[in-house]
Amino acid sequence: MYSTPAQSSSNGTVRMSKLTLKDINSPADIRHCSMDEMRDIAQEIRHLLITTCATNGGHIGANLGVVELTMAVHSVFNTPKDKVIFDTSHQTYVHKIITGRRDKFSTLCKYPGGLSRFIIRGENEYDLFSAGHASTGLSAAMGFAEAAKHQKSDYQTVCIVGDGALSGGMAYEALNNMGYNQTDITIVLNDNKMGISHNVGAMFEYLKRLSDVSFDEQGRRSIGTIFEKLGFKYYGPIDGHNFEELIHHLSEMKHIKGPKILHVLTDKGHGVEYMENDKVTWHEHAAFDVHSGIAKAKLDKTKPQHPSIESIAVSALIKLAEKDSKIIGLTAAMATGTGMVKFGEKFPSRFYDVGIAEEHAITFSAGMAAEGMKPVACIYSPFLQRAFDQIMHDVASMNLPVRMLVPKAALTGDGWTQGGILDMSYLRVIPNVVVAAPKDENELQHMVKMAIDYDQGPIAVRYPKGQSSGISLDAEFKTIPIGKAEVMKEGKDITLLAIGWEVQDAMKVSLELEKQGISAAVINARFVKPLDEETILKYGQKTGKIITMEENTLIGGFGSAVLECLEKHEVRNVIVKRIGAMDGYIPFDKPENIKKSCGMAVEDIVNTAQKMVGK
Ligand SMILES: Cc1ncc(C[n+]2csc(CCOP(=O)(O)OP(=O)(O)O)c2C)c(N)n1
Repeated sequence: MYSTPAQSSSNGTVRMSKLTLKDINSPADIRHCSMDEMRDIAQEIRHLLITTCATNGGHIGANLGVVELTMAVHSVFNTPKDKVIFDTSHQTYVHKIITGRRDKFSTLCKYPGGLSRFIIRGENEYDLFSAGHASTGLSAAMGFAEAAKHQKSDYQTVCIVGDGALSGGMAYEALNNMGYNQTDITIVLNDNKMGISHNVGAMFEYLKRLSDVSFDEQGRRSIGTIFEKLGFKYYGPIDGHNFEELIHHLSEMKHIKGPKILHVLTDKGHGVEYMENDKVTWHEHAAFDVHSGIAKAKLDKTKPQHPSIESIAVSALIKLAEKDSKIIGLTAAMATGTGMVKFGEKFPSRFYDVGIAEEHAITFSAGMAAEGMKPVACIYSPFLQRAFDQIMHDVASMNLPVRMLVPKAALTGDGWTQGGILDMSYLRVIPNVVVAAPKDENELQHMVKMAIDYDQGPIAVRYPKGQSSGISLDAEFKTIPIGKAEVMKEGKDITLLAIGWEVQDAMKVSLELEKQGISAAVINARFVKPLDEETILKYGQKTGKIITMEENTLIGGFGSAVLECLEKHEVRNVIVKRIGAMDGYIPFDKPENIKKSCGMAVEDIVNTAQKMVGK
């Protein structure tokens, strides 16, 4: 056995063996580490992050940037008694590793039962507030801090928030309120100059200027900060990879009452050159080869590589924008994910990345539409729900032709914050909004054209995200009449009335049924609003049985719209069975497993149809 030199720990005691990551079972163990041990453990954590994400995928870049900062917070504050709230919470892998989940970390993003990529309240005692959507952390943390005051608890509250999250309006609502209330809170502003994409906005420019500011001989900054003017004590900016600086400042701040901000500069992807050099790609990444940094899926030559669904929508938009200078593209901090980055490259002066500001994106679009421009806001389904009131109050009330392209409208495997199964419900309750969903990527491009042509009011086209199936795309745009369904297949025993990508499953179901002598009509509904009532009533009467199929919650979605249509027309002799997502938060699981659990798998629907037909 090697003998290990004596180690002097941070609390002054002398130990004979050096602490390593395997000794860190809770943050209390970090509090016994010397600075050298912390630095070495940080490297072990980086190694664990890289090897795990290389296999399982995950937010590798974001987490490599917060290793020291997370360790420092847990070492200075007395967690779990002191409360640490993470904004968005995609940057909590280090937190998970050092709060008792090191050995389970290999299960990150693994189904079923693996560790979540985000904070799920109660996953363990250190996980206090679920998140996945950005800019909520400050408000939530204020709640914890004010609760301590009311309940006379003596815990401290810390919020770790990114500079990207400061592009979201809610962050300012919280700062405004905390500054006024003089809430006792420590905010750690993790400034890496990045959201997922490069950060944009005046606040971002301001933070950059703060990083360049000079200090006088007493160590005072030459300018006051916006935070100080709002009533906060401001510290920094400091090097977020330097334990001494982090621990020194946090320890000092811990003893100061009121709202305070530590501005910390970090590097996304810290320690891995190819990640530091391409931060956008590495914010989050699928499984990859550690040495080359190439995605494993790309190395697998047996898998076909097709363009993404979202890129097909954006290519169609670009084609249209080439001929129409009134088309303006918008994204809310998701230029890469939505594919709109290509639009921005092609038309830099007609493209706005508004930051994590979905509400603003929609009302900003409304203003432009009011003046005759053709704004196209491309926002993921789970994030567009933030702008519910803006769609209702600022767009639909005036029938303004704001076009919304809504990717990621699907059951996804990355947890309930990221999947988009509410949009058909929340959009269709708003008056005047056209809500459409194509059956495949070819129809998607035609629907993009349809959305641009439609100038009578707001219109949303929702679709999933990810690799397309590779079907051939029509060279010319086709006209899709608003509110008109498409009969895919005639049948007399039952009608499969599907919307969106579910139409593809409906075709599979009908083929299976055919083998059993059941003749199923298949209708591609195309629109949740306005519904093609004529076609629905016709096929309802013809077959007497309808199965509706949608990748949306059953509450208030497409199937509900069909039931409402039958009720409105006083149709009493048609049996309807709705297939769709359950009323609940989507579990962290493979989409096919989730579908199965909701009775949405092809074989489940075949069984349902058999029972309804009585064969
Ligand atoms: C409402 C909302 N819109 C968009 C996103 C997608 N998103 C996830 S992380 C992120 C960037 C966050 O940047 P920052 O807060 O600086 O964290 P970093 O990854 O840089 O540490 C974005 C835009 C989201 N989570 N929530």
